[in-house]
Amino acid sequence: MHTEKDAENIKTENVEAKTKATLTNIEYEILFKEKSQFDLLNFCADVAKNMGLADEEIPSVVKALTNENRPSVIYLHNAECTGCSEALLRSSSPYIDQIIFDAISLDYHETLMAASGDGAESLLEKAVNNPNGFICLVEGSIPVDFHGTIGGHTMYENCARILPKANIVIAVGTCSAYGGIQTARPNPTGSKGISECFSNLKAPVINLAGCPPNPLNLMGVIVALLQNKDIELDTKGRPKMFYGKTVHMLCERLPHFKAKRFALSFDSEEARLGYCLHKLGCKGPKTFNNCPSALFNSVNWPVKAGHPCVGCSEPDFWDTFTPFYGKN
Ligand code: FSX
Ligand code: SF4
Ligand code: F3S
Repeated sequence: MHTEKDAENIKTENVEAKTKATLTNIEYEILFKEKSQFDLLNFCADVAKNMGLADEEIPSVVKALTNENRPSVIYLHNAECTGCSEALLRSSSPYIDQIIFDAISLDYHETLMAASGDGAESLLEKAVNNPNGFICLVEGSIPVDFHGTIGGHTMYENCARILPKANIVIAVGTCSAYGGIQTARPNPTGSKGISECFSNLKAPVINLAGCPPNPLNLMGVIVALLQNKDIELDTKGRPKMFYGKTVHMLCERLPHFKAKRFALSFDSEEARLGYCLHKLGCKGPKTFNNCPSALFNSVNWPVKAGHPCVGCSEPDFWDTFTPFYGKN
């Protein structure tokens, strides 16, 4: 028999479940879940594993991400869908607050910051003139011919002024790395990726390719920078520790590919059995990224969810890998 207390508990649980459904991860974390040391350790273990580090090195990752001298980060937006920031915001490992409060000092982020107008502009000035320098994360391609403006300046002008002053530039996402969908033919805005647009930067641009890139890879790069480690890049500017193998080499459907077991339609029994998606257009063999091992939110990645890889971490994939479905 239910008591009045039981009924009250059920009501509270229902309210919590309904509320949770409307919240982002960070809001849920702040309202309902106390962030514990255990969460932090789990998060650092995930970052270490994704970097290919042994378990003994987890404490060094914890140390890097909880250091009092958090590096100043300026995050710029250009032409893009903001999916890269969304991937970070919706991430449960790491939670966005863990990144902002424990690992870095996020001093300017156009879509996350509460400040606007002159207030935001003065925060940007202060961050750009930080005597200790700053890491610049850039999302989106640079439209050179048809300008997008922020604070009265074109995206090109903002980047041309700020990027040469950065200690390190990280291109977050395929758009800022190589241009992404904006540079797809006929590229009406004359968009370019950062390296193509600016050759005068003091530090090499680290290309975190992917549309969107995995937040765990971003954290891995930040940890490596905090540890003063060299980050080896491939010929397309991507960290080899995350982009050293093709999606195909890491894919759980590879045994089916080798045995020539292919799904020929999405609603087939073969698709349900998890057969290889190559004949449905999968670009995994031509695409360098660690999606099958890193996973998004520790849960899933496109091919595991039943969708072919469209090659989102490769330059010009909109022009060279289309049509995405069917023939390969
Ligand atoms: Fe590009 Fe990021 Fe794809 Fe979108 O902004 S890499 S279109 S996920 O959001 O830049
Ligand atoms: Fe390779 Fe794609 Fe087949 Fe996986 S589904 S084995 S990535 S072709
Ligand atoms: Fe992109 Fe292919 Fe990974 S589409 S997210 S590189 S599986």
